[in-house]
Amino acid sequence: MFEKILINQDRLLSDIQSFGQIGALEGGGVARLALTDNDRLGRDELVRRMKALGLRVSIDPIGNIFGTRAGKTTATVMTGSHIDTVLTGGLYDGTYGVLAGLEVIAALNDARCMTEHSITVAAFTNEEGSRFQPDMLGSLVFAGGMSIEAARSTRDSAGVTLGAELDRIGYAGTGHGPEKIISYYELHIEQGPVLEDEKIQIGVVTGVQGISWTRLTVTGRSAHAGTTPMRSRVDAGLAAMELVTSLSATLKDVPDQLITCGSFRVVPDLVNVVPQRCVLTLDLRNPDEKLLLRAEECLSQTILDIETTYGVSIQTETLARFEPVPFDSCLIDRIENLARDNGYSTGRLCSGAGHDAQMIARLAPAAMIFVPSVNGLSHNIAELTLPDDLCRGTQVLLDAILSSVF
Ligand code: HGY
Ligand code: MN
Ligand code: MN
Repeated sequence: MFEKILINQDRLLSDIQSFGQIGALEGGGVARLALTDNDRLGRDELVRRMKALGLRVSIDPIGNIFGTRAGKTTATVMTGSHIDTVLTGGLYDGTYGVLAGLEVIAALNDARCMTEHSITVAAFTNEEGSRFQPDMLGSLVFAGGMSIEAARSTRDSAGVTLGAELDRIGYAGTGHGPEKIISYYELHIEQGPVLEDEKIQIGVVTGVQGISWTRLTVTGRSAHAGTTPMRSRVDAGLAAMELVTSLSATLKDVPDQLITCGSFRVVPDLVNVVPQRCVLTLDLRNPDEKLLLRAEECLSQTILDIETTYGVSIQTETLARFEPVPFDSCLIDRIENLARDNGYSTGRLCSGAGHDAQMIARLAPAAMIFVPSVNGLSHNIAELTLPDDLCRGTQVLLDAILSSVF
């Protein structure tokens, strides 16, 4: 066996910092919403860095970017994540996994290491799902879970289609990702408090919890705020607020149940007009599919109750629905052992966030490596993972890929 190959820590850390300048926000953090000009700038820089490492770059019809280092065979070990961010994004969510993949390539190049199998680093389109739904859209299309036509026709809140934006930024490709994937490893920040609270250096991810996203349109009747008695209002805003608080109260004691109303818009949104309409989103998550189904039933019942109480009508649209996904047990064990071989502490956990790995798991054995998030914060410009943790995660990723490419 050859001498252990180590990552170049300084190169990794400076690559992450410099990439974070793309779409940088005034007060810190990053905003590279999917298929915006900032996302295009990030994509252009990623392609440039892939080519500088001698990777063969291929872009598929949904804009997924694949950089491949040829091995003796075309069978491929793949790693990657996403470079699109939410509007209050940090430097690490998604981007860390992609740039760590490039560091793995650079370290293998430095070591002049020829591998049996090929290695691909991927950046998947629209993982966040903030602008276009569902989330993990690019990897879902790559895994055959959504047609390219359906994906291209999804619309953002301004009614712009994903396809038009993909064409506009020039990333509707004709290429394709690897056909024979041996295994997929994704390195990602935890984005929650578990590893930090339990002082664990490497999170060995057992799977991803179930996700249920719904958009609700509550329709009432606009009226004068000063002349309309409460008893004769059909107030879409008040109805929507009670729907959220009532459902939250119903679900409060359900084990591991999460409920988030992230978007809440009233129309006409004026101080002296009883809201005519309210469009809101509900994000329900649970690692247990049966409990998630029960939460969805509670939502349906709450909708009926609110319609009766307020006289409003409520339409729903499913934006995303993914069952919990278990990762590959052999890869999980391997990551755990490799991390321990490096002397790192490890702990197993289920991912609270959705990830591209849950889609690639439809094609090949997949697993994830987590590193701690300071204060458990993410989707927040204060998102931070300490340099030593960034380096530990990347070393484990390198070791995991090396364990699969011969
Ligand atoms: O919402 C999620 O879990 C991920 O950030 N797309
Ligand atoms: Mn992410
Ligand atoms: Mn995210």
